[in-house]
Amino acid sequence: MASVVAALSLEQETHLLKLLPEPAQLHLLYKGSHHGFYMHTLRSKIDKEGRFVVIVYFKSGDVKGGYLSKSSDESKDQDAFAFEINHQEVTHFPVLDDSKATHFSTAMSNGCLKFGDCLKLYTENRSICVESWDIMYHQGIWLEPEYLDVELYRVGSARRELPWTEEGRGSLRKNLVSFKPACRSLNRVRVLLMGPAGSGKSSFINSVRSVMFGRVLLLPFIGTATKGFIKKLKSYDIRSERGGKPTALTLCDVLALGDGERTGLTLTDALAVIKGYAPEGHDFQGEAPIKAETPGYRPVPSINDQIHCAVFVLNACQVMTTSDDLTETLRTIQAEIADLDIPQVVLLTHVDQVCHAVQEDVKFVYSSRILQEKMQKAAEVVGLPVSYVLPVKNYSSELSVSCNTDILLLSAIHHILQAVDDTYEENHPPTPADASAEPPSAEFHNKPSNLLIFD
Ligand SMILES: Nc1nc2c(ncn2[C@@H]2O[C@H](COP(=O)(O)OP(=O)(O)O)[C@@H](O)[C@H]2O)c(=O)[nH]1
Ligand SMILES: [Mg+2]
Repeated sequence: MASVVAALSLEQETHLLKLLPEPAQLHLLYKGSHHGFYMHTLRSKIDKEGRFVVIVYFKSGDVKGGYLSKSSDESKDQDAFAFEINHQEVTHFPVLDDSKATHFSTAMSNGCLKFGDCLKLYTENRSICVESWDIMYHQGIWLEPEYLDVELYRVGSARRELPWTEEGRGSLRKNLVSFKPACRSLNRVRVLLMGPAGSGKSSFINSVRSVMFGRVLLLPFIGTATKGFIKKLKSYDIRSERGGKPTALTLCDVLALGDGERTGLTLTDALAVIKGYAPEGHDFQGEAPIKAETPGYRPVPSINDQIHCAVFVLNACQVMTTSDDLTETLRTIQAEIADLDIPQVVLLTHVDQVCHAVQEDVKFVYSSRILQEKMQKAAEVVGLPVSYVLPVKNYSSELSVSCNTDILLLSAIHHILQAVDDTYEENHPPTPADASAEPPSAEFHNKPSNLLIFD
């Protein structure tokens, strides 16, 4: 398995996803500059089933492509369309004449893929040639359209199928109880929750504990009455039941993020917590950043003192109006964490308050258009792909737990643990370095956020 970096920016991807008939995700299958500019290589990635997007990056800066909803050789793909994307917007060219919509010739030697008159990819001198009428005919002159790269993506459904049954809840719960990190030097998985005051960090911890105990817990640390109520670093082990054995999951709550560097958790302190320098119970004080002189400072943190997954918690009711300052804070922290090769996800809370269907039953969370928009925005705000956004409804006013709410919470936990297992090397043997100040990068696969895994 090799990793190929997509040329499509997150912003362009967001624009493109809006054109698709239902919530979707893109998976990079082919990239000319990596696989070679051969039509038959591109063609071999397109199987019978499935939907695909082809994108051409021209030297002129133009980005054009086409969407295929059927990969058959016939030309009648009524849902196909061509498009053009730039940073601000995307233009959609639907099929006007069925008979000319798409044409796909399978011949290996001179394969051709054509989206009406908008875009044509064909073989000449054994490599891919591209034609796009408006790029060729520029200011009265016919030019040779030169391209930088060609990419092919599979369009997958963004709808995650969750097992909305009692058994489903039972098996997700069992997974958490029996979870052991794949990396043997990890005793437990420490997950840090970061987000503005009132986003639902403490409620999430309380909700996950409620799921495990089978009843909604009423703990004093929740509520917005006092802004940024939690000022200390506090870790909560998640037990399998009241008085039961702890699971391998620890959720860590910290001071809320503010609108800038001056209020709330600072970047320096966030990184000190993530790298394991900050002691449990550390009292955050903006004017006194965590440093060697801080009481309890761990100069040589072990892998088990570090954070293994960073979770950005955002409120779905407020995500559309996220301030520029908060966006900048989130993106800065995200970029710093990406450099540490620690997995990151976004937890989108309050999903019950933005869509009636979801309020009735959270099982509609992945089919709700409104939520899809909020998830996309949450991804954009933090600077992560939309597939990293996990919607949840926390227990807030209810008196007892409910099956589907539990399932959504447990599936978010499942994703987080999966991300940790995917990132940390499997069966990484314990070494003396684990107890020394070795940089954490030695323990991780390289997994920047804009990287798509090619399979
Ligand atoms: N309806 C609803 N309310 C929530 C949700 N998550 C949190 N809350 C409420 O939002 C408020 C702030 O939550 P809290 O956990 O204290 O936020 P924190 O500051 O991030 O720790 C509390 O009144 C919670 O009951 C949710 O998913 N849905
Ligand atoms: Mg809190």
